[in-house]
Amino acid sequence: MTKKGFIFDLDGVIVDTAKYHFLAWKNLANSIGVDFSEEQNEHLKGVSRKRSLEKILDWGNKTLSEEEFNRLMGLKNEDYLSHINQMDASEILPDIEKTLDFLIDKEQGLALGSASKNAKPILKKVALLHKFDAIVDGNDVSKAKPDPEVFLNAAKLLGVAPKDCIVFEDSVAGIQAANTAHMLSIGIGQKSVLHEADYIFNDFTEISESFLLDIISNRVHKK
Ligand code: B16
Ligand code: MG
Repeated sequence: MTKKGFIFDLDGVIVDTAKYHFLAWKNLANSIGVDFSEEQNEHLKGVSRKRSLEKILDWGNKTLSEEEFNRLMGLKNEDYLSHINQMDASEILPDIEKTLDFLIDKEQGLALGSASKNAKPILKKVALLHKFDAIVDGNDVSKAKPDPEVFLNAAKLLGVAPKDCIVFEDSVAGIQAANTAHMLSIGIGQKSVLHEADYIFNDFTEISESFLLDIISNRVHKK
């Protein structure tokens, strides 16, 4: 059987940490007199911590010194980590573990490709870290999604050519990054948002083992 590289985004694909990012950014924004809605939170999905704060300041028409900017990023992360520390395996999204185990059984390469600098502690909390052959996260890349750096690094670590990699992503920027890397892009979420993806599913309960086997045997192609 051919070895493919299956690359998973973290937030929105493996676990729903977006709700904790929302609570922490809302606290932070409100503390400096800026409103922050769930709709605005959507625009921060897949976006780095630094870029997220820049966007919030733009929305609130605020400017800060570099020192204050860094202090606020630190505060947001402390608040976010207080939620992460409460996480356990019950927060793994439906059928993720089943999919990972199926692919491990088929001797496929498994990598994480996330913008988060907290990816490893989160995977540890939900007891999934050991299932991945490679982890590429926000600590390892200099260019954020939609730049393909994160996924190309993951492919390199897996020793699999980019054209033999498959990316599962919930953000538009992540789908664009996968497409630029010439990888098969699979959107997890709404069709109306992720229409640039080669295939789109609401969640992993819709991804059958026969579809995964078709990918492994080269019967699924980029659109
Ligand atoms: P951190 P992903 C991304 O994770 C989140 O979607 C995004 O909302 C967050 O700002 C980013 O990680 C950075 O996270 O503050 O933990 O470094 O979707 O790429 O797994
Ligand atoms: Mg994501």
